[in-house]
Formats: sequence, C-alpha cells, structure tokens
Amino acid sequence: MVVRPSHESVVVPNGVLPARFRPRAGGTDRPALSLDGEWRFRLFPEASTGVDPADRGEGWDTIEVPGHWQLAQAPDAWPYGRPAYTNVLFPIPVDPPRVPRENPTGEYRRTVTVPPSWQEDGRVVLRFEGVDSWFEVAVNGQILAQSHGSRLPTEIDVTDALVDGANLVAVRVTQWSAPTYLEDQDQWWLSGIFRSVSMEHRPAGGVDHATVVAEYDHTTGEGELRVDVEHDAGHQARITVPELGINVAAGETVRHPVQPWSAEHPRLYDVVVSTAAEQVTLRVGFRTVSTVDGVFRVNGAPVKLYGVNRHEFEPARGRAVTPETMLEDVLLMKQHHVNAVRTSHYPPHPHFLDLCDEHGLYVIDENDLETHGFEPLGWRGNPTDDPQWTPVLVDRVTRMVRRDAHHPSIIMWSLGNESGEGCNVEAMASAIRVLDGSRPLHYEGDWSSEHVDVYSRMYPTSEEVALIGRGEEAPLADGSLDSRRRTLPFVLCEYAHAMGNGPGGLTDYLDLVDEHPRLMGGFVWEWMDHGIATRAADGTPFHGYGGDFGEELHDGAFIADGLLLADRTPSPGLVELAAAYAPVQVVPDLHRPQTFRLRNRYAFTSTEHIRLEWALVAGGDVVATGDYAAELSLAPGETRILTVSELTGQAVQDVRASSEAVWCTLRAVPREAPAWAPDGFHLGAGQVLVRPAAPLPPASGVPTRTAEGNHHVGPVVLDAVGRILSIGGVPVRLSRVDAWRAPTDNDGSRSWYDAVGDDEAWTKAGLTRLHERVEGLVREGDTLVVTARCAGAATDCGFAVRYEWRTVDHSTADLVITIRPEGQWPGSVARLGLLLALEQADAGAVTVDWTGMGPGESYADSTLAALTGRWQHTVDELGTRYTRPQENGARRGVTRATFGLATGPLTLTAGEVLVGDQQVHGIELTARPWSDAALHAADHPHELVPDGSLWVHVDAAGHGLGSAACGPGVLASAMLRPAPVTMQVRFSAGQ
Ligand code: IPT
Repeated sequence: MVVRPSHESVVVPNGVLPARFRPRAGGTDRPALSLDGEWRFRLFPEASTGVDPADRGEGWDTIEVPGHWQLAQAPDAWPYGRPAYTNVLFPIPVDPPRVPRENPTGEYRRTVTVPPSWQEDGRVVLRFEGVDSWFEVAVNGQILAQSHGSRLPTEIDVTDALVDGANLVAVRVTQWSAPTYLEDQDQWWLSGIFRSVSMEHRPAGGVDHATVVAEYDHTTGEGELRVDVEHDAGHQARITVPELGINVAAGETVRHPVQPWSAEHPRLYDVVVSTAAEQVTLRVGFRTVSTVDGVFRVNGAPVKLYGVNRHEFEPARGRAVTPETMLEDVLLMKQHHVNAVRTSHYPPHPHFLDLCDEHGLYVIDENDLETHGFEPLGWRGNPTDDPQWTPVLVDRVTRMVRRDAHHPSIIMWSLGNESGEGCNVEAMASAIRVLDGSRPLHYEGDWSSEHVDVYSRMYPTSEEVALIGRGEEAPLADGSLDSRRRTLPFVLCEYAHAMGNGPGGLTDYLDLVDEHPRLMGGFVWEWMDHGIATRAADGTPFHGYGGDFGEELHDGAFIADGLLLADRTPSPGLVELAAAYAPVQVVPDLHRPQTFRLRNRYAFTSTEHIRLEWALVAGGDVVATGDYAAELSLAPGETRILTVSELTGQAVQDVRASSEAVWCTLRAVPREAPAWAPDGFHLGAGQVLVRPAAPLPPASGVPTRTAEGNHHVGPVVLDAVGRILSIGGVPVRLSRVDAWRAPTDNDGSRSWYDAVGDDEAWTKAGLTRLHERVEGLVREGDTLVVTARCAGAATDCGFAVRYEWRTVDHSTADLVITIRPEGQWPGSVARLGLLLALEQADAGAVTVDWTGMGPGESYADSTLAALTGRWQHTVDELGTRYTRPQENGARRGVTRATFGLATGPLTLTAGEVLVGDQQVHGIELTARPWSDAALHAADHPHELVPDGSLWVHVDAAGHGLGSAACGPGVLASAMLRPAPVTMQVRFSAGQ
C-alpha cells in the first residue's frame, strides 16, 4: 500500500514505515558514509517522469544535497522553479488525497561504494533525515521504498540490492503528494532532499534503538536511569555511565545521586550502550517534567517558559539549515534570555535538539502536521477527522517520538498545529502515550484539552489570560471537560506576533505569567523573518517575500514576522524581548519613588552569581558608578525592594543639585559571563528617575524683521505669514504638524478584537493627506504667535495649531507648539508633533547625538530595553531595515538631540511636554533620509532612496505597536487618542 504522489492518489498508510532508528545523539562507533554533496539532478513537470531508476543520469545537471531544488542556484538563477509562499491556503486545488498532474518532480542520482566489510554481516540502511514531500528510492535499478513525512527520518534496508563496487542510488522526489494536505505550515513551499542522507552499516546484534528513561527525584537528589535496547533478546546489552560508575544490563533500573538537567544548568552525562557488535554513546540529562497542583514543573520546581516559535530557515538555503546556523540560533536565544523553543510546526533537524540539550533550552517538539487550508472550507475533508488518515497521522507522531525521545530538552510533545479537531487527535495522543508517558502532550486545536495535558491558546488578549491565570475563564459546555481543563497549566503556544515593527505590549503578558502559577509562559510568534535571498532586476540583493516570485496566490509579507530580520540581525523586537524575558527583572517600584523592584525569575538558580552595578546618569552622562556592596541573595521566585539610596549611598546626594534630569540605572551582571555572552551582557536592567530636569530658563530676546518682511527668531527664519523658511541657515522644505506614520504591519491590520484597524482609522481621519494652512501671525510682546489649521481632504477632523516663537539669543529660538484636535475622530492617531524636512544632501550620514532613551528604538508599548543615557548614531543607524519597509526608529524620552548637519550642529532641547493633562518626560524623536510617504510606498528596503532632505519628527507622543497583524491591537495604555498636546522645543544652531 502506497501513498501515490499523482492525481490517482489513494489514501493509504505510508507504504514503508522506517526500517530502523538508531539513537542519534552521541553517535555510534559503527561506520557510516555521508551521501551529502553533489548528486545528478533533473526536474520533470510530472510525477511520472518516465525515467528508469537504472538510468545513471549521465549528462544531467548537478545539485547540492541537502538543499531545495527551487533554491539550487539562488539568488543568481532559478532553473528549477521558484519558491512560493502561502500561509493558510493550499496552492493546489483542495481535492484530497489527489494532487494535480502538474507536479514538479526531481530525479536524483549518485553512486556509492560500500566497504566490502559491511557486506560480511548485518544490514546496510540508507537514511534520509528529511525529504519534501514524497519520494521513492531505488538502488541499482531496484525500487525499494516510498516514503513521506517531510520533516521526519526514513531508513530503508538496502542490503539485498547492493553490489560490489559502485552502487547507483536513485531518488525520485515529488513536490506535491497526498501528504501535502498534512504539511500546510505557514512557510515557503520548497522541495527536495533538504536534510542529510547517509548509508550506514547495522551490525547483527547492534543497538538499533534505545529507549532512555532518565528521571530526577528532587526529593532525594537521585537520578533514575533505565535504557531499553530494541531487538536485544536476553538483555545482552550493557549500560554504563563512566562518570557515575554505573554498569548495568539494559532494561535494568538504576538510581544514583546526580546533578539534574535544566535549561539553567544543562548537565549531561555520557551513557554508553554496548553490545558485542556496537557501542552507542548518548548524551543524557536527568530531569522530570510534571504538573502538580495545576502548575507545570521541572524537577519539582515551577518553571516558566520564556519562549519563541522557531521555523528552520536560512535566506539562501530555506529549510536546509547548516549546523552553524542552528548553533547561531541557539546562542542568539540564550543571549536574549529565551529559555524555551517550540519547533513550529514540525520536528527540527535532530542536531538542533542536541544543541538544546547541550546549551539548555526547553523544547516543545511538534509533529509534522498542519491542515490549516481546510479551515476556510469549514474543515470539510480535514484529514484530522478522517479515519482513513489515522495510520498516516499516527505514523508521524511515532517517528517523531522514536527519533527524539532521548533528548532531555524536550519537555512536551505537540500533536501538530492548526489542524482542527477530530478522531485522529485522540489516535495520535494515545500512540504517543504508549511510547512515552513521561511528557505532557500539547495541541492548541484541542480547545477543551480533552486529549492533552496543558491548556493552550494562541493570541488571546491579556485580559483573557488574566482570567485564565485566576482560573476564571468562561466555562466549557461539557462540565466534566471544564473541570478537568481547570486543573491544567496554561501555555500561550503563540503570542506577540513579531511581524515588522513590534510586537508591543510584552509586559502585559509577562506580568501575568510572573503573577499566576497556572500560567506556564508562552512562545512569541516567531523567531525570524523568512525572507528569501534574491536580486532586483539591476542585481541589487534583497530578501523577497510572498509575491516576489510570481506566485498566483500568496500571503505577501506575512512570512516576514520574526524577531530576527532575514539576515539574522536582531530586530528591535528581539532586543525588547530580551529585556522582557530578563531572568533578573529590574523595574521601578510602582508604589515607592526612587525604588527598584528586583525579581529572581530563575527556577533553580539563586542570585549569588550576580553583581549589581549601579550608575547615576545626569543629563545623559554617567556621573557616578558603583557596585551594590551587599550580597544580593534572592531564592528562585523571590522579589526584593532596593532604594536608590541603599544602592548608591552618598553619591545620590551629590548629584541632586544637578539641573539636569538624574536617573539611576541598575544592571544585574553575572560574576562569570557564560562563554556565549556578548560584550555588555546582563541578566536584567532598569532605571528609576531620581529627579526631573529643571524647566528651561525663560527666553528673553526679541524677534526681528527683515526688509523682505521675514521674521528672525534667533536662528529661525519665518516668512511674513509665519512658515518656517530656514533654521541655522539650513532651508526647511516642509514644516507642519503630523499625526501619521508609514503604517507598520500591525497598523495595517484590523486586530482580532477591534472593529477598526489603525491604518483604516488614520486614512479615514485624513492623516494620509495632511496639509497645514497658516491662518495668521501676530506679535504678542516679544512672542510671535502663528496660528494654523492642519487637516486632510474629505474629513472634518483636523488640528488647530498654535506656534509661539521666542528668541533666546542670536543662535537659539524657543518654540511652544500647541496642537488641539477638532472634530469627530474614528480612532487613534499615529503621532502628535512637528514634522520638519531640512535640506541636507547626505542626510543618512548625519550624526545624531542625543540624551534620552536608547540606544535602540522605543515606542509607547515597547520601552523595556531602552535606557536613558547619552547615545550617538548616524541617521541611517537610527533606522531598522524591516523586510517590508514601515515606520521604525523612534527614540522616546529625548531631552536633547544634536544633529551634525553639513553646515554645523543643530541642537533641539525639549522643555515641558504635555499630552492631555499628563506631563511627559522629553519628546519622541525620529529622523530619516526619506519621507514617511516614500517609506510607505516602498515594498523593499533597497527601493528607498534619500531625497536630499533630513526628515525629522519631533513628537509629544506616539502610538504604541501592539500585535494586530495577528492578535490584539495596541492596548489602551499605549494607544494615542487625539488629545491636546503642548510641547516646548528649543532650537540652537552652531553649538
Ligand atoms: C498562527 C499559525 O499557527 C502560525 O503558523 C502562523 O501562521 C501565525 O498564525 C501567523 O503568523 S494561526 C492564526 C490563525 C493565528
């Protein structure tokens, strides 16, 4: 019985179940041949290629294995079709189990010479770690097997087909097959042999498969080890743990004091499994996963999962990721305080799991199953609820668990993603429980949690998460299911959609996770942008998304929704996440002034390994530093209040005299940095305001008038009606009030929970087409008062604007701008402030030296990572090159900024800023070498061209980021509603 890849498909279980699995971790002492490297290759338009499996492929092209054929020569050429992106929708008609006759099919060929000794005893297997999507294998012209399960291994016994000398291996791979209906994950459609291939000698009496139980009893400090060896009649195999002096028979349980494994302390022991024929070394960690009193625990201690969802991806290689990239991902996660990863939505390359074991990450290992494309069809024909598919789905979880169960990092199995409900959920759950009863099961699609062990949801609001945390969620109709679900821990398998600029609002979730024992944490969607390396017509390299490859159906930039940009640069979202996930949380105490609240978020580590470094920052400059003299000894989960005086002693008294704003910064630094820690690594940092800045001294100069009727206010020249002509001699090409921004992906979507999206509201309110009409200029004493109205066509919303100009001295002018919204507003506004376009030839190279939050970006609901200080960037460096261009680069809390213009420095100093009746600290500053309109119009970063102006936003306030691209929008606390604002800004030229 075979699942055929053609339009004649019939639903039957996989024809060839994997022959054997030997444990992968640590490795065997038996020889293996890697078949990675160059293969002969030819692409055909249909599954029936008409090519004889005995055809050696003379004269064909060559292709690199592992790899996807669509990316074989990318980004220079696309000889074998192109990548295609859809999220939910199938790119083929939904006609299960049939697929179109037009079915790109690759024929692969290579030869391999097997050492003669291999054929003296035992068997020889050909092992494929991953082939997308269906394949047939022949050796020396003899068809031996078909298989599928793109992200799962297959082993084929090829012994009887081997000859002396060169053996011809032929593999036929189809892009589409019946199992395509099970592999509808939100990612690129990419095909081929994309993970390694090897040929291995399996000796008679070898260690074909070992099942490891390595639990840890936290009450006694003992590990419990039992290793069962498959096909080991009479328990001939021995199990030794040299480090512990353990030497027992396979199948025997042994207890011994051990150091447990956790993500915080990933202690591994070598366990050697020996038979007369083979020796296999496993890297084993002792740890126990449990739920006690509705709380998820590892080794008895409540553990929170600070997680991310990770797809496998490299821009030039797709899912054929290299070991170097896997390590890079793991270390980047550790560096950013991520302690958990969900392998969305398939088992990862096995080496990734070895790295998680070694470096310490908790893993939800997810089955290779997603049938999302049936949802738009009301789930009609969904394989998850079709008994004909049961063996195929059960085969998938079986192969996952058999491949991966020895990894201590895996703390939960997931049945799949977005596959609806039905009989096969239970079938898969039962199959896993037979193989491994030691880990809880997860499946978000099982809303009642009937067949799983944790309650899981994606993208709920923080209000709903709070209800669940308190155990007050809306009841299920079925009383017994409801009471069972109330006993389960809760996980956010996806939250905080990181598409483009965002996510905002992380703290809203994490505060709840910290507060409620039932909440076991969550996994941000997702780790990285899947931008494919490609080139524009003129050769300029860029990262493409859906629609860039001629797809007739695609989901655009929804594939660029990660915390890493496509080139693996951490986005501001990841920097913010690192602050939100800080293992030592350092935040201002809400109830006491000048006080920090510290929380030890570790589950197993006290804070003795931490040094607390403090600094006093006045006007952005560090004026005093020191270490907290006392030892900080916080047990896991413990919090502590520390005042600025306790930390800094006399030093804080000395700086109180400053007229500048004074901040106290506190950083928790490891006494010994881990090997992977970058410079400046800390475990948590925060700031409290010691004293606000004194008001700016009053302006007392007099404006002057030129013969042409212009007004001079210090360095600022206004025309006769009051429009700004130049500042410090630099021509001003545009100046007006602004309330718009180039919509982020979040702005562009209507959230799951709101009736109107932000971009929609802004367009309706005319913010995309604002113009300012100056009404008049009057002189009131030494103040020039300019009034104006700023509004867009076709709406009665708008802003009444009042500019009050005062001269400070010949090089300094003072502006107090008041913006009063008028009319009926459909929703939020993006920003409220002043926009200036200053003529500047090389605006991207202009340096900005600022005092305020930094060094990275900050928005109203994304401020944890940015600390007040003095920072310097060029205008180019201020920006983030999102895969799809959009609003970026804001810096909040800016009290002073100096632009190094070609003509000399121009300094902006913020005075009093009022938003509604709230006084806020500093302005929000953005600067870029192009307009917001150009930013919005560009589809890719390389299309943005400096236009000869430096575009500067000086805002009293800005809207938050939220997560509306998938989930909740900007929360009320970070939403900018039209409100009167007043902002004092001082312009100084030449100083
Ligand atoms: C959710 C998917 O599970 C995930 O794969 C990804 O597509 C994400 O959305 C959006 O980027 S499913 C959706 C219905 C929330």
